[in-house]
Amino acid sequence: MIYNNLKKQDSAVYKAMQGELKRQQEGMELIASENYVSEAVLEALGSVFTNKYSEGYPSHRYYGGQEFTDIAETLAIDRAKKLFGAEHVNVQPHSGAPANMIAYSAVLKPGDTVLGMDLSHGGHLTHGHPVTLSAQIYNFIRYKTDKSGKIDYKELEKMAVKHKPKLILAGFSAYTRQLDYKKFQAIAKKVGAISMFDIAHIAGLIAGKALLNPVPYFDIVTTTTHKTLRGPRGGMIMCKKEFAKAIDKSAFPGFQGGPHMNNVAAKAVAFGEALKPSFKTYAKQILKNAKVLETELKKHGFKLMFGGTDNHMVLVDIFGSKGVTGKEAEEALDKIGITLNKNMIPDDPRSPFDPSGVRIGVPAITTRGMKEKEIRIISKWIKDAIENHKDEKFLKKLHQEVIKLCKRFPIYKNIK
Ligand code: DSN
Repeated sequence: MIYNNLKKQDSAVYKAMQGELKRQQEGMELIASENYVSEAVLEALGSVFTNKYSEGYPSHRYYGGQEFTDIAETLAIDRAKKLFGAEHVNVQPHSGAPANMIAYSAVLKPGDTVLGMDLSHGGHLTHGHPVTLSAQIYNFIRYKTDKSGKIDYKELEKMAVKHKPKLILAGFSAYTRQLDYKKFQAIAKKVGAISMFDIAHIAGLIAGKALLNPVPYFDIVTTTTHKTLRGPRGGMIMCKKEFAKAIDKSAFPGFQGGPHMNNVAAKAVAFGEALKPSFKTYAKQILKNAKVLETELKKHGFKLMFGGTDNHMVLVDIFGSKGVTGKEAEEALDKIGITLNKNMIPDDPRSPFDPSGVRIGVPAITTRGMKEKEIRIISKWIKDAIENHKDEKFLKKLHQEVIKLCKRFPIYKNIK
């Protein structure tokens, strides 16, 4: 893709875009929720579909001129159904937070009780954190992990019996362990609750068959499409047939207006990629890389929360391991071109602005083709940068090494 028009017309935006391109090409992206989409996905995102209003659903739209938007949306739905074995799919949610709000309002009334996972234990803001709108509308009660680092299913069951929630919500943004779908489903069934799973982080691992598919077990499954699934920034909801009408009505006209059809088309392209055998290889390699990261970081004296990982990321107690705060670690690593995020650890005594932990994920570097050998090198760099976080000269030298490795695994060679 050569952005000649943009370059001529708006050099300010063009320059910023070029800066971001270089940052992505030369930087080591370890934010667990980020990835690099293909150039085909980028083309769909930048397409004429952005011009079209398409309120409604394929064959049932409010405006004319929908013959091609219907093709794109139907392709996205059919491919998602095939990937996840879902009975019903809505590909219109603009992103993960709206997808969750749409799902809540499809099945809940204001004041209804929901059990969701605590943010500092690996849950997500939109799962009932007090600062969110959903927590003002619904009565969220939050469950936690136990001392061993696993979800405490016994406690979850007790809470479910006590609070009789209308909805029990699974899903996480920093929890690194495999959820026991059957146990979770049995608890929901016991108290007559609707079960929902937000798979945003692990959707690509499920699509690539590296993790067990939860879609048959849960009434509603929400996701983003841009993390391990490696599609455009966006959301999606899958559900059992009995919830289909309520979900669709809640998305439109309930919550959103016209879908972003360029985005829906790009979802179709990404799902097409995820259906290919190479995506299975990718998903498996993510798990292998994350395991090596776990082993190496432990070897370097880091304490991993939840005892390790079953997915694409680790949550590290940096402060407890090295006496360096999450913020200090994030800043030191930024200086050597390694991007990750500071993160709360369970019941973190520190503030969210300078917590005890960092979250490290491998989906983006796995897309670049990095494997076990590179993960070992990167783990050592993380240790060295954190242990020498005040030594600017040392960090500068290390930064050159990071750039060199990134250049050996290039991305977006055709973009100028
Ligand atoms: N911001 C995403 C993450 O990093 O997990 C989800 O909200």
